[in-house]
Amino acid sequence: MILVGYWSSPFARRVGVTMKLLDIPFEHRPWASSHGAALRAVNPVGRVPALILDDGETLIDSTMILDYVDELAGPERALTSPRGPARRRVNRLVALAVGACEKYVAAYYERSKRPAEKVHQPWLDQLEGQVATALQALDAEAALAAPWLLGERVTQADVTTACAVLSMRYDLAHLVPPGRYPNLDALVDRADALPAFRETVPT
Ligand SMILES: N[C@@H](CCC(=O)N[C@@H](CS)C(=O)NCC(=O)O)C(=O)O
Repeated sequence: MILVGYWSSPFARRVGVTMKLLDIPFEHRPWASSHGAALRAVNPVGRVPALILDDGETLIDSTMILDYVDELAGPERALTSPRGPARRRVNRLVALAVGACEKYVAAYYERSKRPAEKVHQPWLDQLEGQVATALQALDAEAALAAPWLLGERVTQADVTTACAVLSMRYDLAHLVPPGRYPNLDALVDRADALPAFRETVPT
């Protein structure tokens, strides 16, 4: 299988980290949207990640890809429980982390893609405010981590949360200054020490 998407993308990285945690081998193509036509030939939306399966079928969108990866791993090893309250708890935290990611990526584009005089500050403030309240909610959850968000096993909630915060530290560090989310920082640093994270450091 070929995973398309550079590790600076929290969406691509959460797929790569998950596949490594589950020992699912893949070839990596560190592409970004700047790969233009080549990327659109793989994903017509022009976004990363995409996962090209051995028979040529291509999966797009990290959530859909992770659904397949969990299916490959089987219900015992999947990073999202297959059903019931455990599944709902993981999905709620993943939705918080993905939501924070979507808002920070939108803020990042507002800052980096527009000429300075065309940045609409009220919109930027709203996006960054949404990131802040989502991170506060995750920080409160991380205060109960033992040692991971849902207990002794790493779940997709930990992987997605850590990928989100690590990308923010790199792209928009003012959103996650040291000490503002202390429980989240401890969780993210714990995740970042795992080999799956060490092997997917953005270049
Ligand atoms: N919902 C998508 C979001 C993917 C996404 O936004 N990827 C960004 C990189 S972080 C991208 O490729 N952006 C290029 C663009 O939107 O033009 C997913 O979960 O895969």
